[in-house]
Parts: sequence; structure tokens; C-alpha cells
Amino acid sequence: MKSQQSVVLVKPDALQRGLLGEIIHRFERKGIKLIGLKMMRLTDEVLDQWYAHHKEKAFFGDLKKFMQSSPIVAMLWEGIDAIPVVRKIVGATSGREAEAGSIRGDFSMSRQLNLIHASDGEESAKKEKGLVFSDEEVVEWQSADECLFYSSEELGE
Ligand code: FUP
Repeated sequence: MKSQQSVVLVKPDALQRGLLGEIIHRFERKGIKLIGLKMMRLTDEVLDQWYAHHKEKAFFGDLKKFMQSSPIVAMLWEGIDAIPVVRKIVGATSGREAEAGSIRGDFSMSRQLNLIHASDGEESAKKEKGLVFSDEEVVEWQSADECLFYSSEELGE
């Protein structure tokens, strides 16, 4: 079973709406582990690389402006299959289409103001981690309640 790391950004709309605590709470109670957390402003350089696959899209300029309208909070979450698990908690891209019960499904009505980013695969997670976290900002720690969230087989014991 594979431990993965997922990069999450709490976007400017979520910060402005006071949803930071709600978002962290949803990941915490699921049982994944927070191993990186920082508030920052995203630069042009970081956004150009972050959204390189959207560079030619009509919404790219607006998206960058939105992502720079406030600071964001970057987080690194770790757990078995953490990348798909986090994507499920986040929900589909458009808040109007996202499943009820997901973060976007419960709190967003927009495709752009969709509150949160989550890595969509191992390759993008690695790239995104390198764009926002230095090595010292990633803090590995032993969770005391791991045995309440995973079986011994899942923990490789
Ligand atoms: P997701 O992986 O769900 O965050 O979605 P995408 O990678 O497809 O899109 C990245 C971001 O681009 C979205 F979070 C919001 C923005 N976007 C728009 O602003 N307009 C669009 O039509 C599509 C995406």
C-alpha cells in the first residue's frame, strides 16, 4: 500500500470567506496527516509553472489575477492513497457540479472561485511540492493514532 503526499492550496476565496478552519478540519478528521503548512502570496513565476497546462486557455489571465488577489495557504497532506482521497474530499472542478458532501459541493457555486486546489497525480504533486515548499518546511512526524485509522496490514506491520 502506497503512502502519498498531496499538495493543497486554500485559495483566496476560501481565505476571504473564513473557510480555512473548515477545510483543515475535513482533512484532519478523515485521518490524513498534515506535514507542511504555510501562508504565502503566489508570484507570477510560480503560477506560470503551476498552471502551465492552462497557459493557452482564455481564462488563464483571470485565473492568475484571482490566485493573486489574497494570500493563499499551502498544505501538504500525507497518507495511503492520499492523492485520490484528497481529490474526493475536494470534489469536481466546478462548484455547481461537485458532489454534495465535498468541499466544493458544499461551499462553492463557481468553476473559478472553487476554494481549493489539490494535486491530480503523483507527478503534479511532486512538481507542486517543489514550487511551494523548501525541504525544511516539510515536517515528518509520527502520528500516535495511526493504528485507529489503518489496519496493521495497511501499515505494513
Ligand atoms: P482542478 O484540478 O479540479 O483544480 O481543475 P483544473 O486543473 O481543470 O483547473 C485548474 C483551475 O483552473 C480550476 F481550479 C479553476 C480554473 N478554471 C477556470 O478558471 N475556468 C475554467 O473553465 C476551468 C478551470
